[in-house]
Parts: sequence; C-alpha cells; structure tokens
Amino acid sequence: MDTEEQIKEIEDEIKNTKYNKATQHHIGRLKAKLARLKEQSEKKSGGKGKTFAIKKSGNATVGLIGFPSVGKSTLLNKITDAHSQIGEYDFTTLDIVPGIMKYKGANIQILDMPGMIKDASKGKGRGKEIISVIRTVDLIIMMVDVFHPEQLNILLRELHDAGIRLNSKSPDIVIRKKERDGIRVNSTLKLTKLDEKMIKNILNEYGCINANIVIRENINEDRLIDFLSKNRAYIHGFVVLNKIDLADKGVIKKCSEKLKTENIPISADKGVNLDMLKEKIYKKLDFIRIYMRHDGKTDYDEPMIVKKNSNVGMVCNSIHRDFRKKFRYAYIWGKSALYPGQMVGLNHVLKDEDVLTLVLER
Ligand SMILES: Nc1nc2c(ncn2[C@@H]2O[C@H](COP(=O)(O)OP(=O)(O)O)[C@@H](O)[C@H]2O)c(=O)[nH]1
Ligand SMILES: [Mg+2]
Repeated sequence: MDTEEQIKEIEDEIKNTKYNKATQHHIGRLKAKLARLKEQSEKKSGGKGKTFAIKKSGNATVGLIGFPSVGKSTLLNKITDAHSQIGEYDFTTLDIVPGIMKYKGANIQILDMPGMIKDASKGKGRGKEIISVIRTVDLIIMMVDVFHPEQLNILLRELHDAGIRLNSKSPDIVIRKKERDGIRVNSTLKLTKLDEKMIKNILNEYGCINANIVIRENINEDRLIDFLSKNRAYIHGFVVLNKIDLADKGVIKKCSEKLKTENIPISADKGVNLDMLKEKIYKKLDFIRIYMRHDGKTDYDEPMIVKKNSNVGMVCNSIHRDFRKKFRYAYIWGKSALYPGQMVGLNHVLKDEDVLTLVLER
C-alpha cells in the first residue's frame, strides 16, 4: 500500500469511528499517524514539479486567495501598481502576480494567487505550489463572493489541510528529550481535553519515547499534533466579501453574519470600501516605525517601516545588504532604549517610534 492509500484508509477509519471514552485513545493515535504520513507524502512530492518563483519585496507580503472569478485580479489592479489580467471566464490568472501597495510609508507586496479550488491541498489546480507560497506570507486575505458565502468553508478547509493555522498561535509546549525514563508530563494548568495516556501515544507515534514535556495551555490532541508536526504555519487572515455592488443590503448583512471569520464587504470593481481595506491590511501587519538619525538630525518625515519585533540587524538588511556586513554598533532612543542614546548591537529588538543611528565601518 502506498502512502496515499494509507492516508485514505486512516481518514476513513477516523470518519467511521464514533468518538467516545473507549475509542478516544485509538483516534488520537490515528490522527498522529495521519499527520506523519501526510508529512512524508509532502516530502516525497516536494522535489517534483514546478514551483512558483516569487521574489519577495516590500516590507511584508500578503497572499490573496479565493475561488476563480471572485475578483482577485480586479482588486490587485485597484490597490497596487500591478496589471493582472482580468477575465470573465475562470482561471485567467495562471501564475502568481505580485503587486506593491503603498500605504502610510509602507510598501506592501500583495500576491494574486491562481484560483483556489476544492482539494487544492491535494494538488488540484496547482494547489500544492500555491500552498507552498501561501505558507510564507505574513497575512492571508480570503476573498469570497457575496452571493457564495459557502466558499469560505472550502478555503478554510484547504488551508487547514495544508498545515496552515489561521489566527492562532503555536501551542505553548516545551519538550526536552532525554536518554531514558519514558515520558513525563508536566502542565501548568488542568488539562481537560487529553490525558497522559493520549499524550504518550501521540509522542510515541512521533518516535519520542523518552522526554519531559511541559504544557502551558489546555490543549487537545490536534494542537499537540500541530506542535509535533514540522510543516505548520501560523498566519493571520481575514475575509473580504466582494461584488457588494450587485447585492442589496440584506444579502450583504446575511452573508457577513454567516461567516464566523472577521470580514469586510467591498466592491473591487466599483472601488467601494477600498480605503477601509487598505487600513485593515496595514493594521493587521503590525508594523512599527523607526526614525533614522544621521549626523545629529532625525528624519521624522519618512520612518523606516519594519515588522513588529524586528531587530537592528533586520533594519540594516532592509536598507542595504552591505549595511549588515559593515555594521559596528548602533545608538538608540525611545521605548526600547534603557536610557537615551544606549549603544546596542544587531540583536537589539526595536519598538515603535524608536530613533536609531547606525555606525558602520568606513
Ligand atoms: N460587479 C462586480 N464585478 C466584479 C467585481 N470584481 C470583479 N468583478 C468581475 O468579476 C470577473 C472576474 O474578475 P477577476 O478579477 O478576473 O477574478 P479572479 O479570477 O478572482 O482574478 C470580471 O468580469 C470582473 O470584472 C465587483 O466588485 N463587482
Ligand atoms: Mg485572476
């Protein structure tokens, strides 16, 4: 039996087994096995086939996904400098088209992805290639047709099956492997969703026999498996409802309520709510502003825009490749400084509105 057949068999078994006290440990183990097999199958197919070569640029990258013809390319053309082909038939956009949106001093790269369809994560419609790019973005926008709110569940499922965990943090767990003594579980709070036996079963499935594990949230088996899997990506995302120019208020409201994910109604074609959308993208990306100071003068007009929790080294990188090589030290004023004009190195983590002077080798 090849890997794909094994995956199918286990998926069927999970679907057909009633979850109760008697079966829960077995199901937990099956889920872990399934995650392992999927990892293997991904590794195998990873080498084959074309991948999209997307050059990242700008201060952050946003992936725009959705069914064919929901209006992704129309939106990209409206809010960025790109010229993506727009079609009245499906699958106009066969490659990923990047565009840059300039907003509040930030250059935000937006990727118009080929239409996502059901089973993309299994490789349909170049799904695997698309997904490998989505994993690397900073924010995901899911575009849904206002008359088809059901599209969202399919997109969410595809992302989930591809190991992308939307709007959640990586599990708060620490594992330390050791030589013997089996698995010892410590938790800082009461675990109500899984017991020690389940934890051990799942760890064993991942080849972990001797380890101390510290769990700091009330996890279930799925979160534990997420933690142990290597291919998980934790990314923020929200929904845009497009083509609201065609719908009356009642339809829009109903659609918006139906979606449990945060959403914003727009018309890409007629340009409705696009400023609101830009502001939301900017806010979600969580940028900070760094004012550069040279020769005793601070440039307050054009801050450097970098991602939250960036350090001095990352700022160097975003100015010029050579800056990091030539870096000697930096001076810092503002919220991240212990005192004004503190001398710091490349690893110093910056805060919003810090003032920074870089001292380089000549
Ligand atoms: N009425 C209306 N039509 C739109 C809107 N956005 C896109 N369209 C139309 O929908 C079709 C598909 O658009 P396109 O951007 O190519 O979709 P994509 O496949 O998601 O990239 C085109 O005919 C667009 O003109 C919108 O906000 N309102
Ligand atoms: Mg398109």
